[in-house]
Amino acid sequence: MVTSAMAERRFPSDFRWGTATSSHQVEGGNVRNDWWLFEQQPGRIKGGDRSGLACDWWRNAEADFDRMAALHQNAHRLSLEWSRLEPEEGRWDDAAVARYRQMLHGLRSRAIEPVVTLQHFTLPRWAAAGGGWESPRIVGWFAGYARRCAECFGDLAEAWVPINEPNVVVTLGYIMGRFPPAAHNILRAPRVTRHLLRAHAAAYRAIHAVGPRARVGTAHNIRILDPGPAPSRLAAALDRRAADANSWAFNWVWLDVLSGRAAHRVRRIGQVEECAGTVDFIGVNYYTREHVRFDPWRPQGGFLRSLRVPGEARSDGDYGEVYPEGLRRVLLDVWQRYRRPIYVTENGLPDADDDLRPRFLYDHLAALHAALEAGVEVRGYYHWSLIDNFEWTDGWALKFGLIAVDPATQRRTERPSARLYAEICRSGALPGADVLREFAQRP
Ligand code: IFM
Repeated sequence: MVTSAMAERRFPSDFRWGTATSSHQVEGGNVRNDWWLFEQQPGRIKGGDRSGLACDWWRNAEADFDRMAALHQNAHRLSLEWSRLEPEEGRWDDAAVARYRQMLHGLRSRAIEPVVTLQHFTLPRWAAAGGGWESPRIVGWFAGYARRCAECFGDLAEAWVPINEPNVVVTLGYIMGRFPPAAHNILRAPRVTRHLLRAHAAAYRAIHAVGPRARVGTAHNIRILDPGPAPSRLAAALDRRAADANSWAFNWVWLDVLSGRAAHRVRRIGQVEECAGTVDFIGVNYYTREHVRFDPWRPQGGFLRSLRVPGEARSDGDYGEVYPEGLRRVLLDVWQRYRRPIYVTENGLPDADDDLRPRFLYDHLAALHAALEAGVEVRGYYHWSLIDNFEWTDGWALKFGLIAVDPATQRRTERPSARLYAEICRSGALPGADVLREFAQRP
């Protein structure tokens, strides 16, 4: 994709340039949520890792806010930890409110505009014990939490994401059993999806009731599923049908319901009509694509099997294919389907030695720029992540940071890609590809 002949490409002057993090992955000491309990169970997390002190943000996020500012970032997506703010049902913790106010103020005073996620994978222990996303009561619990957050923090944040990657919650939590509550039962998925949708919609209305000017969107994981090379025309047709069906279930059902599109297809989930029209913007979390093949023996996997296609570039830990063109495809698809402003609310890769990240960043931003030129209304890019952090079941093994973190010493070390991104954020433009020679360790 990159050619040195390409001239500088400019982004809109009000474009948001930032990074994204989440509370449990960076704060440390989040002992009151379901993930903390999960981490204590042997065999759940790679290498027996735990979130522990994480990146020590609860005590000192400000040191990393300084780093964001020094790297010319003007936006940051972070999450509030429900289990800190409401450690027991109905009991609100004023000290936690004060600390989050201090953090949001800390971002704004550095000219970094926050986007606030209310729930990023973790549930308070009391909510998980009460049935978590399977209980219809969660809709009311979550609406109350959202309203209170809007009251406490509405003067410091304009943009809100109620629930991060609901499709990942359903898939990894209830079908593949890798996230709490570690269920392997696809039959539980529709009920959980329904409650996630209704909780989102209730939060949307609660936030708007408190702050009519607030903007409430979603941050949705979109994974491209492309059929791999097939041995026959019949196999190719089956692969395409299976890929499309899974793509709809994973990528589009959530956005179709919230945008009010294709109501007839989503009616099967039941009782979700109230959710239509509850997204002001769409956040795209794009990481990778998967090549797939139809497999009648894998009902739990949606009758799909993953393929490795020779020549694919893959990131650390076999996290996924590096496929920048996918970002352009996804942005065009989202725009054509929903016509809502879009933010890339996450995009990144695990790459400890930073040999892929500079080109990854460059090529993905080139793809984003191509989408802008095609008329897509993309308003910002939030790289995942500023710093290495606790990567869920992969523990500390996968390094997503522009800045490396040693969790034992809390020492930070900038990777070369941090400087490349800083230069892009500073200038608001993608320079000619020659720049990669300066930043890439192995161009
Ligand atoms: O670390 C996660 C994040 O919490 C949600 N989106 C994907 C990231 C990388 O796996």
